[in-house]
Amino acid sequence: MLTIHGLPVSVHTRKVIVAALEKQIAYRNEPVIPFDPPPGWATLSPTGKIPVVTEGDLVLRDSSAICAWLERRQPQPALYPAAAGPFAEALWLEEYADGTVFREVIHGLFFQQVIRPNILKQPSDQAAIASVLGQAAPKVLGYLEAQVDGEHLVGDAFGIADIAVVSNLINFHYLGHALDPARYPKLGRYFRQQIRRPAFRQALQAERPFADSMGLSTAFLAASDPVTA
Ligand SMILES: N[C@@H](CCC(=O)N[C@@H](CS)C(=O)NCC(=O)O)C(=O)O
Repeated sequence: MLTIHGLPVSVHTRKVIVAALEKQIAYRNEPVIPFDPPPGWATLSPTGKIPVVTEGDLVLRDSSAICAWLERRQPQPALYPAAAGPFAEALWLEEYADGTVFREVIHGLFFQQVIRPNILKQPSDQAAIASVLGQAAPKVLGYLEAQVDGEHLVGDAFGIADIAVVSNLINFHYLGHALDPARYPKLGRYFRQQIRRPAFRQALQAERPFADSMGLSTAFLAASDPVTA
């Protein structure tokens, strides 16, 4: 059985967990916290980041590399489009989510709202939070809003772009922020539909104790079940 190392409320760890759940690949989760890693972690994760996957002697790093490996390991159900154009579009949105959405919005908010007060024992920088919410978030969420055209982000099947984007949006909600329905009506509806998928439900249920212990906001989970939009 493979082991997914990483705190399950992490955007990139959840991405791998949901991909494994969609493919019904059995795994166990080792909830490694990057700020307080276990001995030997630097060998498993040269960047110090989560997630890492191990299976026997195999060690895999980076959520994108791991998800691509899962697809080769068990091709069905496919999480990547077969045709070249949609495949590239899915990889772009995966990269946009993992890089831009995470780095410019989620990471900054998480650092200020959770890491600084709870782990570093420093006050949150309210100006930094306001800057992310006022400048970076509208740009990124506006782009995502424009990408929603139907049930899934690429083509007519659920896939890696949906997993990567929705995983970021879950943490945006965990941090107590909402998608303004006037500005992001399609993205909000899309998000509420996606988190009802069995794989997201299962992942969210399993990570709930971590979310609760970290004081994250879970009100959106009750509000989105059943989908009312
Ligand atoms: N490109 C990496 C990014 C992983 C990443 O940024 N993970 C975050 C948690 S979601 C992390 O480990 N942060 C701690 C750190 O940067 O030290 C991937 O896709 O796995």
